[in-house]
Amino acid sequence: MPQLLIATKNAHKTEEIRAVLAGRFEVSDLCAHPDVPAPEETGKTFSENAAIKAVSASKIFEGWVLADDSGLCVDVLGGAPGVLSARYAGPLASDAENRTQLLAALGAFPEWTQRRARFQCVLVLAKSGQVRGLFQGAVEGGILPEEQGGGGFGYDSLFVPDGHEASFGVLSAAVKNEISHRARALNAFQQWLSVTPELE
Ligand code: ITT
Repeated sequence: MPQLLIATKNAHKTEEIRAVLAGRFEVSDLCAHPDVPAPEETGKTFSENAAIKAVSASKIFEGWVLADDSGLCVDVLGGAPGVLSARYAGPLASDAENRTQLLAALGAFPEWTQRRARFQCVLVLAKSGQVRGLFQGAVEGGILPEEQGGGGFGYDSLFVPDGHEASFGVLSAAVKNEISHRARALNAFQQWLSVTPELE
């Protein structure tokens, strides 16, 4: 099976990517490759940051690299937290602190219709320092007034995807891996693979 390095230190992302790509790739991440440093994410867009992470890792790792840059964009907040999703409450913020910050920012917007949001994900595939593909996915939904469920990570317990009655913190991993922004970007990657089998 071909190997694929996910240029992330976020074990939750790795777990979701591994589940979706099961049987196609042997997936590892930066936790298993301490020789591959994580670069500073200086981009202004998900695409820029995903490319920074993928290209940087692929200059050191001799194989295919896939990087994920993702986040939550809330309409009434002008798209925030966006690319700053991991650092919304500060550079070293925990997921819980970021969720608290989001609930505070939405305090003045109690109506469900005011709380429209989407998760976005950009995956960049790279090898030997070159970008070889870019794949995107998004899932629309709304932000709850309080946390619901303990599953998932990040903002999952606050986000109810359209067409469902519960947050990603309650919905099963199987459901999230069918409909999430990451699953959709991974589907685009797999479609590309079916016509460009160069990783085989
Ligand atoms: P790497 O850069 O090492 O990949 P990271 O977590 O810092 O890990 P990002 O810079 O892409 O990654 O930030 C993504 C943040 O967006 C993540 O920390 C969550 O706060 C949020 N996020 C992204 N996908 C999510 C998901 O599926 N569920 C919940 N929150 C998510």
